[in-house]
Amino acid sequence: MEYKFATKAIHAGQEADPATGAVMTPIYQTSTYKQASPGEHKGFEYSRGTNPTRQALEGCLAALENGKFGLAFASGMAATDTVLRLLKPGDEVLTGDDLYGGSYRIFTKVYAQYGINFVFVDTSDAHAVEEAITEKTKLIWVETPTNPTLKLADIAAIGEVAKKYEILYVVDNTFASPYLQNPLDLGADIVMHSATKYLNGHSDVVMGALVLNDEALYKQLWFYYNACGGTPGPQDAFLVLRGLKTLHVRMRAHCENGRKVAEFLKGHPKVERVYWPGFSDHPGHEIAQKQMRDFGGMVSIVLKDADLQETFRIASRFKVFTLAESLGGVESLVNHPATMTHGSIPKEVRESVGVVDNLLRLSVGIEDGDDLIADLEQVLGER
Ligand code: P1T
Repeated sequence: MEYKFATKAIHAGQEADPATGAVMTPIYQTSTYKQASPGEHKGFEYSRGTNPTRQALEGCLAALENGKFGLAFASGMAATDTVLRLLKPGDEVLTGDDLYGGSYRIFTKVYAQYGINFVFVDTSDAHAVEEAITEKTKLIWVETPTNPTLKLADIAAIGEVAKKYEILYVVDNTFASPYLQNPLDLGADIVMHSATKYLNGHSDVVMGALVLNDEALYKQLWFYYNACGGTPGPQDAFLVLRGLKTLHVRMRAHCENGRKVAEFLKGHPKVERVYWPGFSDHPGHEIAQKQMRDFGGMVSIVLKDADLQETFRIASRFKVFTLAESLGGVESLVNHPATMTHGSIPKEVRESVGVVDNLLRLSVGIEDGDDLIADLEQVLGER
């Protein structure tokens, strides 16, 4: 029987512990497993490769993304790194012009030095993606909505392109979460997550994940996962597994507060521009309506007539929102992309896609929405 999302979030990948009947998956805090004779064991040899707590989490992640295989990593970047290990010198990667700064950094500062070429295109235009394909293109890497300007890519349209040219297609689904969007259903080969964000949801773990359907590809990725060792420990796997149990409840609250905050900010005299895909005049609104179940809890704003100093002053005045990197936790965060999460992107590159000095990114949490609005009012003034 195929269960619905909330049921899968609470049960998938998990069964009562075979040894004790414990209902909640135990934290198997062990690096190794007893073998009766060499090679004779219960499916677990060494925890870099396999661990029962992590295995339960991977089953749940796979179910939530409607995939067959899940892999958990020590961070989102470790998950990204593992995918990039599939490439060879001379290969080309097509990716978006607005990306998490750390993804931009691993592309341009780590893998570029091994002879892999990264081409940045506007992924909100599927034709631009197709036009940029060359014989060397081996991977299309798409973030949607993008971090931090919330541009939308048409996952299915790019999926058609990837299929036509037989190019591996990865979607970073961190900003949406599987509650809002399932890229594998729309043609992606691999879904990537920073599980640090909505999946865990409580800002107390750093973790990454990949979910996919193809068994041969899974085996290749599992090889690098085990050989290179970017896998997480059981305590963190337990915490993310627990976080997932409320993903659907949290996401509904994030979406509701996100809408409230975006609507408050739109047209505010201190705000020049609000990025939120739920507005009908957002250029990706129709795509969002087509492929997302709601519009999420991320809202970015450009402050009116604010230089860097004034932007810093505003960012430091919040009382309920906390000035910090990251997103997707129950608590609201405010981030200054230009100097924080996207500081590793050269100024002219980030400014060309709107990551300007007076841009602030809000991760709208699930506190009382009225308190969030009151905090914005005390920072910016009433509308
Ligand atoms: O931080 P880590 O778990 O390694 O995940 C990296 C990552 C990958 N993809 C996206 C879209 C991300 O947003 C991130 C991490 N982002 C932040 C820390 C941030 O504040 O934007």
